[in-house]
Amino acid sequence: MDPDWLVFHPEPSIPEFKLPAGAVDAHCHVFGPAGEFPFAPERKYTPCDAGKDKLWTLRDHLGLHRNVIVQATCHGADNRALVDALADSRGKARGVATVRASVTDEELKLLDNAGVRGVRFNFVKRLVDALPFDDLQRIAERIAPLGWHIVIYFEAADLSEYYEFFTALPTTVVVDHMGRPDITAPIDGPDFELFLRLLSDNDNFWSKVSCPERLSGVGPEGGYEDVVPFARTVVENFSDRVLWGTDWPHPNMKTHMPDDGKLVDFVPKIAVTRELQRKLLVDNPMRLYWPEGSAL
Ligand code: 0GY
Repeated sequence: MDPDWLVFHPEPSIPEFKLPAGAVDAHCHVFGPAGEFPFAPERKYTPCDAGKDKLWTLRDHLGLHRNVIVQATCHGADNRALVDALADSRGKARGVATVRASVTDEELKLLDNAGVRGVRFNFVKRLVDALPFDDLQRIAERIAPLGWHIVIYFEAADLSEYYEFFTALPTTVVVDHMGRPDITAPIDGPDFELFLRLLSDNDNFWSKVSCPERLSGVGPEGGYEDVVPFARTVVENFSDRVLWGTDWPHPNMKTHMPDDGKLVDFVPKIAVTRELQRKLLVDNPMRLYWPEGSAL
């Protein structure tokens, strides 16, 4: 089965930016290998193999310390590749799973023991047929007692449709990739204003300031500069509720495959002080995913 998107960068650069000790990649994935962990029949794309060993190699190459592995749609609600990676990480990875409303308490307990700390609700129409709100609500109520959170992925134009549902969720809620703003629109336009309101009116909401490569019109040649004002606004206004991640192995990137080292070098453009960098890369992800542990 051939991958229908670009394969991850074969030789990412070593970042120039000096990461704070204990930095966490809080958004990345493992894919397969398909021979061991087959992709879901209902998937909307077929990725290349990108197993745990390659992820650990990248982590060490970039100078990162820990990973949060997020279940991607190509594995559906089959979390075996994720659980296998968590077991292999020796405590250096936590997970965000995908579950159906039929999940049993025993399955949730096994996921919790494996290091899963949240579930992902995906509303991006090109990626999934989203579950009905009733199912999602039921899942939310089941995972809340475990102390888990919910990761939501949606496109900016759809936020108003989901706003009421999102703000009624009973847990901490983490938004992927700043809710995918249209960065060609003005920063004070209605879509991004609504996203900022979501964060300012609801202190259980966090945001990942990840994926400039998915949002930028100027691309890597332009240093993803057009994304900077948006991400910087989020980091500076909600410094205790932001996370960052590589998004390796970059599923569905059709235009270019980012150099992960350059993605690390993007961080000081959006978190401009050592304090903001430490919160974004260490303090915040540690509080959410390793509340019991020290950063190193
Ligand atoms: C991401 C982004 C994408 C894919 C998925 O679960 C997924 O398949 O999240 C995307 O295509 O925008 O966060 O990895």
